[in-house]
Amino acid sequence: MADTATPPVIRRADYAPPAFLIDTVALEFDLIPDRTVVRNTMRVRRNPQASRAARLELMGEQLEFVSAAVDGQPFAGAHAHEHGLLLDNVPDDFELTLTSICDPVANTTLSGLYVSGGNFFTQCEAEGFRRITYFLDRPDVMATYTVTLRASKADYPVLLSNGNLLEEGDLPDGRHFARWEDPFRKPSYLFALVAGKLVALEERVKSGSGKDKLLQVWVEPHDLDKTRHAMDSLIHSIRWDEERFGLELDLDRFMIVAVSDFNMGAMENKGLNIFNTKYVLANPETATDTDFANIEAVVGHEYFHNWTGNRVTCRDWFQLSLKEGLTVFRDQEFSADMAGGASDEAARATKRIEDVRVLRQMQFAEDAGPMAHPVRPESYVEINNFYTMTVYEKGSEVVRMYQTLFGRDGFRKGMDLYFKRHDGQAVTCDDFRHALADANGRDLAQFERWYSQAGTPRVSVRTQYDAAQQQYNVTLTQGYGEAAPAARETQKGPLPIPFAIGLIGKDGADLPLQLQGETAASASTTRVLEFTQAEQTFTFVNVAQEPLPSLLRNFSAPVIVEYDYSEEELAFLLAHDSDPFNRWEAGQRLATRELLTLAARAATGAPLQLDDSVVAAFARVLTDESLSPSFRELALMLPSEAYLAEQMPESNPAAVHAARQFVRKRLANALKGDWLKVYEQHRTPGEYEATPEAAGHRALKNLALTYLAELDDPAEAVRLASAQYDAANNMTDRSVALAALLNAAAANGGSAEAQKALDDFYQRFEKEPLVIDKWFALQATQRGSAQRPVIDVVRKLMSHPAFNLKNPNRARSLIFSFCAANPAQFHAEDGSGYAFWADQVIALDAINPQVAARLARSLELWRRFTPTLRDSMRAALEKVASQVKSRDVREIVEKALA
Ligand code: B3K
Ligand code: ZN
Repeated sequence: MADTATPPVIRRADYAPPAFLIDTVALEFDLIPDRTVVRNTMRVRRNPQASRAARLELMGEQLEFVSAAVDGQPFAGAHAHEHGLLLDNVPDDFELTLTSICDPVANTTLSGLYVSGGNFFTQCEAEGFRRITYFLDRPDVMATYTVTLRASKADYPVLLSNGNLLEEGDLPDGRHFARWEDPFRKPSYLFALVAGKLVALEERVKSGSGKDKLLQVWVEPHDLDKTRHAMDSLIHSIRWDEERFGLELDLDRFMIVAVSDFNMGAMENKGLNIFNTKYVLANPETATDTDFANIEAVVGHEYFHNWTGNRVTCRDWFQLSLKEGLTVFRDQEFSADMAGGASDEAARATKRIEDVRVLRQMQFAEDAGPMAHPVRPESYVEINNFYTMTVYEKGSEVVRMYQTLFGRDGFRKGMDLYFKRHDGQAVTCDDFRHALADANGRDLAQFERWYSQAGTPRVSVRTQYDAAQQQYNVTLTQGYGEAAPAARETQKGPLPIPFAIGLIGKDGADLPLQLQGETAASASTTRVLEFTQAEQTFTFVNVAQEPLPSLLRNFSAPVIVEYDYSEEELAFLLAHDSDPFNRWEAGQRLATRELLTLAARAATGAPLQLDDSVVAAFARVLTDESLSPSFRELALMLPSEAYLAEQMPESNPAAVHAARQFVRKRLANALKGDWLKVYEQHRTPGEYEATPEAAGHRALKNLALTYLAELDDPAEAVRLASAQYDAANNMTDRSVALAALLNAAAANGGSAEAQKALDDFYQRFEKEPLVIDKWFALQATQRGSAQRPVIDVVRKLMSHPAFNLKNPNRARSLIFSFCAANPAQFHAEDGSGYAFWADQVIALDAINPQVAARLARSLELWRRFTPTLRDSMRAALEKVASQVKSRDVREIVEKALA
């Protein structure tokens, strides 16, 4: 990567099929940490679908070229360069053998083949395979692979690769080998190998059609006691995909391997999923309820890729959402089914609320900034920068809309047709949409806009009741508001929006729904309006009383709804809406409105006050025992500071923090008795249970504790938190107690107790890296005070012996937690947070560009902040732009500054 040359832009419009195809790949590895020799024998032929190229151009990076042979004869026409290998005058159909050397120990990028904890691992998506051998490293080149691994038997007793084990045995000089074969054609990004000292939890299961399957979860020996939950999650995933989609595991064995140095969550390599330890290892002492849920979701996600991604893959990287949006949708449905089955709507809603909260906080923000892009992007500089909230989460919402329109059965028909047509192929988002359309006899042409238009759509709603006619008109208007420039360019016309609606009567019950032109009311009291024009009016008839509309039930489309509810109406919806999602939504709207008003006052130094009616609405939820604990917890959690700051005309994190803290304190003091009662009622004594119900009790009880820690006199809360910390038999209770102590200490006191717990936590878990990550993160996200700004704590922790910038989890636990999850401290008026951010982006850029680029994104919304912050953010961005070398980071900061 040159310092000065602008990296090239890759465009979707430039797609051309590959000039050559590769049908088979035989890889041989002599695994030596600093000098691994790779011999790659491929069957290559010209692509009949492409124009004739003069030479074969293979990609390669950080490789030492050794030799080339064509049909067994040394080949002189091979020219290695910085980005690959050119082969002149090759035959039309031939065998190509290439030998090259790479250095896994020196590979700190964690892309390609690398060493972690003395073991070998690979990560090839998106373009890591070219760091292992020269190849046509693009997803539309699909081949079958055989892989032979050779290594020291003492140092690397376990040798794994994709597919089925053919043979293994000993070699001279203390070495041994294993030979693997993957019978399914796959793109190079799904290749994987693992070698090292690992042990496995094993299970044998029968698939739906009665075939035996071997399941393994491979970890370092001391982690074997933390694999049960991942294994159970895998078994549940296999069953679920059979039942819900009729999709069976196609290999005889399925392996999951955990590694502690990993750039993201996990990777769906065929038959050999490689996971960040964070998404595998769990037991009650080390993992929180959220960790348990995340492991289930990620194990499911990677397993589901076996069909959506691996059997049917992407033609090119612009189609990434084809596999990611669809697979996120599948994992969300899996988690909802695991929590509530197909019919427990309240339990399913909990999952839906959590997913929508993430979408709104992260994806909507992405859409509002310089990285805004459509679900199917038009261009990129570095593809790894496009594994985004838009491609994943908005992509999942687009898939969900098909299911909302066609129902589960119609959606299933579409999936069946998709696999029937495209199994074994590399295809596009259009192919998926066409399968859904054809299976349901529907024209989905307009739906293409969901893939090509960036920005968050806004739907404004006007309603009008005609008492004489007993008619209720709902007029919907769609647009994008003031979109970011990056989004505006892509916006061409109205979207098809499935808009779910209900009408609520004075008694709080749903009214029957009958649209004009229909002969009778429908059975369901929720209707999905098909809103396809810029403006459309839907007329409900036989509406006996003026209703209150419940809009966009279950968040039926990824849009912002604008409707002028009064405070009383929101309180009414919060108390009565039959749609649990919208019940939660009403509370969030109420809270957001109050908090934004207060933040605007805080920004001008005006005094703050909160109306009693808002406190009363919260009190009703807190004490309503007909609501599930997990729902109450979600409804009582205020919108995050980041989300609120993003809603202000000018983001002011300090004002948001002041406003939110004011409300938290007010709710804590006003409802102290109720919080204490809830705290007592929802304890979960006895042995830890990882069920959603038990987790719900813990969540509500722990929310009560965090509110109590806000009391003007926190002595009682400090006592409760210390006691909870000491008595905890699980990480959820222990970590929340520690966080409550840290925050109480910053605000009001109890710092001795906080320090004691912090020290205990470290000593107790010194040998558990994932828990030490929490120890760093809790300190990085704690509340600060004028006397003790958190930046000082963070800077000090950077030189803690346990800190290691090269380990992504550790870097995230301290640096990202501070820069992305502690806005009030990160955005300190003196710019100290930004200076720290710049130093860390620059340091990481030299080690691991992918991780550096993620961190670089923390400042992308800089233009939306108050003038002082904006200026110092720009200065920090400019400093980074002038010093970084990777195209990953350069793409991010150059777009931010443009
Ligand atoms: N497909 C991988 C992500 C690869 C990221 C490359 N930078 C994990 C997943 O989405 O399942
Ligand atoms: Zn994925």
